[in-house]
Amino acid sequence: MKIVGKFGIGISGLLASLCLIAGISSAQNRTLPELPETTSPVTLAATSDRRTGKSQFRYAGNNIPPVIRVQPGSTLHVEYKNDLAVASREECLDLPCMNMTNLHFHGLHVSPNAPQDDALDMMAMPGETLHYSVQVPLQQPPGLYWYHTHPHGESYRQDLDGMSGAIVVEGIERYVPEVANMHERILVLRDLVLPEDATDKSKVMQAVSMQTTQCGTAPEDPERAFTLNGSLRPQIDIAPGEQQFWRVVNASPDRYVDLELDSGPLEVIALDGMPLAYHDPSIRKRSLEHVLVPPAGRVEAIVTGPPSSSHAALRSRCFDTGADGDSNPAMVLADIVSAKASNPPVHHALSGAPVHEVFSPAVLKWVEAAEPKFIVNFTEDKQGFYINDRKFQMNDAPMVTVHVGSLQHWRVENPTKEVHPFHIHQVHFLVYAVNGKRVEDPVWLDTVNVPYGGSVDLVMDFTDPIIRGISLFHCHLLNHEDKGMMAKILFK
Ligand SMILES: [Cu+2]
Repeated sequence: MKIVGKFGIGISGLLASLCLIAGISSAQNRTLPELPETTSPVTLAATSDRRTGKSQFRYAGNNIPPVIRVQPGSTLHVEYKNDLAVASREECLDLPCMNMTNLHFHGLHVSPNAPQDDALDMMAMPGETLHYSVQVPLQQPPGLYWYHTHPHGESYRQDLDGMSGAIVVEGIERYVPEVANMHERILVLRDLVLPEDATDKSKVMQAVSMQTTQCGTAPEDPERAFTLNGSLRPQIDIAPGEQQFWRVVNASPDRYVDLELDSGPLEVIALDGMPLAYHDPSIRKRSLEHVLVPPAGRVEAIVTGPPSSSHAALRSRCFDTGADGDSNPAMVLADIVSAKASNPPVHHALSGAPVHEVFSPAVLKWVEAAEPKFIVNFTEDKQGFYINDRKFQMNDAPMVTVHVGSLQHWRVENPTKEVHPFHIHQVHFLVYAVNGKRVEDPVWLDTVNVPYGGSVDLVMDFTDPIIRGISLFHCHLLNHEDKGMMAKILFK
């Protein structure tokens, strides 16, 4: 279901789009920008762009959010200052945004209490500063995570504006040693709102070779194109036969990526930050033709450079979001360009043995066979979005209390006519059935698509003794979350 403000994409969005359009011809031959990287401590600010009024992160004198690299067993300190304008020129839920903000460390198995991953009590109004000290545990699965703002009612606007960045938890080479010698690329997918002017819009659509026929059952026209590290359809250099390690996060507030490389399969080694080998040392990679990455999802894969004579592209396939869903057409994300083999930047591989968390198959079977301990039911109407008929309010009591130390069977049901991605803070879960049918290769995720008119069955891992207190689960289409599709959980 679409939610449009009074001014559609808004003046600010239009200006930003026009600027990008002006740069399309040059952007198309542009190599993929590399993102700044940093380690703890991090100083970050939220500011309002003077020209467009859009919100953005400021870091080290620039407006490119850094990739934050952390070691398992270390503390991530972030000083986050809210320098957003007191009077916003942007709309949140049809009213001027209040410009409150905070941070969520998506996927990290850390405490939901302040000063850690607390998206409820930690909130900065303009002029205020938040101090995060996030203790990343030694057993945190090494992989790609991300940080984004999480103020209820304003999450969609801020995430669409690009207030997000990647987090790498070091040590994935403990599970797949060969990636230590490969060129690593961090790829952050964000949104370009298509301009209202028909000529400008068609220029952007052509620039990414966007599908012009209807994609799936969503009848609406396309509204977005994807950018990669801020660039529309950049070029990615890779030598023929060279293997590179690509770590992709979908930072869009509401668009799915069905990722495909048309020169060959993606050798997937981790999903949502979780190495496939973490729960099963016998599985290190899975060769996939395409991978659905919902909003907030991540995929980490080894790719091989195509022969120099061929043209190859990284694409997103058409994804059917349902009759009430948003248009999610096929498009090109990047062109793959034959280059000389690059010298991979030297990364200091973590020594030590990999951590594994292996649940006994008998225990998992027992949990899966039991009736669901809790059912999440996503519904929507013209007034809003609901979990179990309840529209989220900040002062709600927890909807569910779970015992720390347990594995639980949860079912997420979606009787609506559009897809919704389910996410729970601080926890990964095993997706073992979709629409009541057992999946062939169950995977551990922190964000999963729930098909329209369908369901997913999950084994929730509440065994981590660190994760105690009140936290959140919600739909990761952030305009749905802002409009109420969220609830509190108490880990007790
Ligand atoms: Cu939703």
